[in-house]
Amino acid sequence: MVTDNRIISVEGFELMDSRSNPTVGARVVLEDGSEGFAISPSGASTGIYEAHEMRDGDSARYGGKGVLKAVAAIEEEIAPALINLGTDDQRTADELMISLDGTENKKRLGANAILAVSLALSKASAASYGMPLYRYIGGINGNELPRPMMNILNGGAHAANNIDIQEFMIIPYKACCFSEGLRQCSEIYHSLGGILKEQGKATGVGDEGGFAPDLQSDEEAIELIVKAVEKAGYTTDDIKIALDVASSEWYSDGGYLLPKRGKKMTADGLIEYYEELIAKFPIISIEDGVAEEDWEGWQRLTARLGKKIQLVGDDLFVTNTKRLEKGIELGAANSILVKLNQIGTLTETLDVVRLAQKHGYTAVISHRSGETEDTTIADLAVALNAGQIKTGAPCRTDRVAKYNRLALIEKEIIG
Ligand code: 2PG
Ligand code: MG
Repeated sequence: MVTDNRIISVEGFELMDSRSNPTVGARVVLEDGSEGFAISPSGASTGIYEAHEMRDGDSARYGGKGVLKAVAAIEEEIAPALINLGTDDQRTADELMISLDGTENKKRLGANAILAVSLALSKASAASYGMPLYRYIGGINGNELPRPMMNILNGGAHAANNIDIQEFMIIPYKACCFSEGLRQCSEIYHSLGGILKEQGKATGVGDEGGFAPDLQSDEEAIELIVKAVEKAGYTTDDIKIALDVASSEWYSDGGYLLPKRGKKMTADGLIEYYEELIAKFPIISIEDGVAEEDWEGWQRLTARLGKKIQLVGDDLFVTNTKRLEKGIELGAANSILVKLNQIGTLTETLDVVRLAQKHGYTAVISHRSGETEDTTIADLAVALNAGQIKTGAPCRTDRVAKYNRLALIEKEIIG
C-alpha cells in the first residue's frame, strides 16, 4: 500500500547502555504524527567483520566512547536525506542511508547511527498503521513465539571470573509455549543461584545477567547447570543446553589460546573437546566453536558435528549476506546468529534471515552484551518465525524487557 505519509523529523540522542557506555538513540516522526524510537545495542566480543560502531575517541568524555559524532551524523546528514521521504518503503530508506554512508562497513556515518534510525523508522511506520512491530515486519505470517536460549552462567569477555567459555545457556525444550519456558528457566536460574550459595561460590552476575563464579573448570559450569535443572524438578529431556564458546576471542597465529586458563588448543582439539561435551551433557547448540577467520576449522567442525547439533555462526557471519553466502558454499555452520547492529539496517537483517532460511540454516535472533530497554529483537523473532532468541538471563532489566515483551506478544497472539 502506498500512502503519502512522509518523514518529517529525525533526531539522534546520546544515551546509555547496560554497561554504562554511551549508545545512540533515534526518534523518527511522520507527517501523521506517528513516532518511532529505537536504541542501538553494543557488543563486547565483537566480530572483526562487523559494521562499524562509531565512537568519538575523545578521551575527555566517557573514556573516548562518546557517540556525539554518530548523533551529529544523524542530525546533519541522515535527517536531511530522509526528511520528506515516503515511509512505506523501509528498504528505500535503508538503501538511501547505506549509499549516503558510501563505505563497505558503514564507517563514515556509523552503523550505530544508521541502525537506530532504521529501527525508529520501522516503529514509526508500524505505529502509523496501528500495528505492533512484529505484525508490521512479519505480516500475517509472523506468529511463532521463539524458544529462549537463556545465558545463566557468564564467562569469557562478559565476566571477570576464570571461565573461558562465554555463555552457558538453557533451552526449555519441552515447554508448550513461551511463558511456560520463561517460568522453567527462571526457576532453574534461582535453583542455580541457590546451589552456588550453598557451595560458597560467588553469586554476582556478568554482563548478560548470568552468574559469574570462579570454578575448577569450564565443564564444572555445565555440571552445575545440570544440577540446577534437576533441583528445580526438571530433567535433561525437558531442558537442553547451548554454549557460546566465542572462540574468535581465543584465536591467534592460527591457533587458540584460552586466555583465562592459559591453555593452547588447535581447532581439531576444540572439535574433539566439543564432541566429548556433547556425549556427556544435553548440549544441542554450539556457537562460534571455532574462529571467524578459521573457515577450514568451520568446515571440519560442521562435517563432524553438523548432523548432531546446531552450529551457530556469530562472529563468522556477522549478520552479513556475503559472509553467509560464503559459509553456505563452504558448508560452514548450519545456523546464523542475527544481531541487527552487526550489519546496521533492518532491511539487510531481513535479507540475511531470508537467505539463511532458504538454505536450511536456522536463525537465532540475538541481543548484544551491551543492551538497553529497546525490545525490537523480541518483535523481530516473532515476525520472522525464527523460533529461537538469545537474550540473556532472566535477570537485569535490559534482558528481562525482551522476555516481558515476548510474554505480552504471546498474550496478544495466543490469548
Ligand atoms: C555474542 C554476544 C551476545 P557480544 O557473542 O553472542 O551474547 O556477545 O554482544 O559481546 O558480542
Ligand atoms: Mg556469540
